[in-house]
Amino acid sequence: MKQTINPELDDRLQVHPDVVQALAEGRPVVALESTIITHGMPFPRNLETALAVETDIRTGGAVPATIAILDGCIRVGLDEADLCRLADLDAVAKVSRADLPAVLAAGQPGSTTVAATMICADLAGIKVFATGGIGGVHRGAALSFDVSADLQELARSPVAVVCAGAKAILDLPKTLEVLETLGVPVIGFGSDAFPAFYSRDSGLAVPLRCDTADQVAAVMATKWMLGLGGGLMIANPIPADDEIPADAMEAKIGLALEEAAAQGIQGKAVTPFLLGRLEALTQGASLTANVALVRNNAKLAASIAAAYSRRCP
Ligand code: PSU
Ligand code: MN
Repeated sequence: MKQTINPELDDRLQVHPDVVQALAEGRPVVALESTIITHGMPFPRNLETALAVETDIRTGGAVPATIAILDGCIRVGLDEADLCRLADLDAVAKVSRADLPAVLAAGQPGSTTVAATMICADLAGIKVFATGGIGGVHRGAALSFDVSADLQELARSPVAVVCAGAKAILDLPKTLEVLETLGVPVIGFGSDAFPAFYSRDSGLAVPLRCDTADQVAAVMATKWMLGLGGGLMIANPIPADDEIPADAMEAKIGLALEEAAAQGIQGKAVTPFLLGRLEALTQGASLTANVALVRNNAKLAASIAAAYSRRCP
């Protein structure tokens, strides 16, 4: 763990003993977010997936650290009982950078988005984080100004985020433009195409490419050696057997977006609403694909964390 000189932070940041030990010994650790558990998938698939992802990371030789706000603390590394509790909670706040202080101060339960998970992973000294898809620039953002705080966070917190691209419900070209403006390396893993979450190819080129975990670890180490700070996005396409072709998905996304507009869904509620509607519109196929891609990202994150800890123990 990072050494803090702030005893109050030590009280508020509870890192699981397995995670503390792994970090102290320079062994690989992979952070995981919790909004995908509370707002991204329905119970009990959320819990099954959270547990499966942790097992995938252990099998890959790393220690999983799911992050959430529980009992007035930032918890880095949850045990099974905590995961069960979180997965079944009725009222849990979706916590991004802006919400973190208020939710923590109030002692409310909170699940961390990509942005908040990056902040907490960095506080604990974790360099690699696996998720499904990051938030980005929403379609219609020219009018709504809806741009996920995940993008700014990728520019700020020094954590490598392994994902299947940005969610297909977003405006992917604008998302890539903003990442470029913010100076965030976007690395296609084994691919020249920027993935579109449910499908392997968005039709957009990915700016950078690596083919091995060690190449990714080298880019991470070099970025931070240069003092550039901030994060990296590792865009890992969904396995071919699990993908839903982009054109099949696009029609459903159009319908879900129309419903969101008709019902006046705004702000933080947009992403959970769209994911829920897509699950219904695809008869569950979008959820099956989501589970597959998160697990695929967890496996890659474990090998990147291992490669990074060999380089920078
Ligand atoms: N990826 C998923 N499911 C999710 C999310 C990502 O497969 O539920 C969550 C992440 O926590 C991400 C958040 O940070 O959605 C983005 O929300 P918003 O667009 O409101 O910033
Ligand atoms: Mn938003």
